[in-house]
Amino acid sequence: MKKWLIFASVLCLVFVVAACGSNSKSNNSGSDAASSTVADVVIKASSWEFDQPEYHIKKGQTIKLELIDGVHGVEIEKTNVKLTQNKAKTITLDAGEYEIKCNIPCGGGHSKMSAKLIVEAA
Ligand SMILES: [Cu+2]
Repeated sequence: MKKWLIFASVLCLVFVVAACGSNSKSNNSGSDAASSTVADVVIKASSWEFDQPEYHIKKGQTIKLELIDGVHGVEIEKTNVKLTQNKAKTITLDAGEYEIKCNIPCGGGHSKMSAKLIVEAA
């Protein structure tokens, strides 16, 4: 009778340990997903336009360029900020309005590719 009790308590322990183990595993995968960098603002470029006429960002946030089709780049006029495909960049510009344009000759509509970037104070 005593043997059964010991066996049962050992079994319980095994279950508790197993449950703890699986819990910590799922916690780890959760933090992995959170640590991957996500841009605050994504500028999507296609031939020949940016997906929005105006992008709002707070100082210190990151912007990222995504290409839908064609090959384009982003340049913020009167600054040295340039973006290439799928690269994220943290914006440390002073609050204000900036003009963004495509800086890669991409064909017929290249000169029409412009938008506004509004940087708000952090
Ligand atoms: Cu272009």
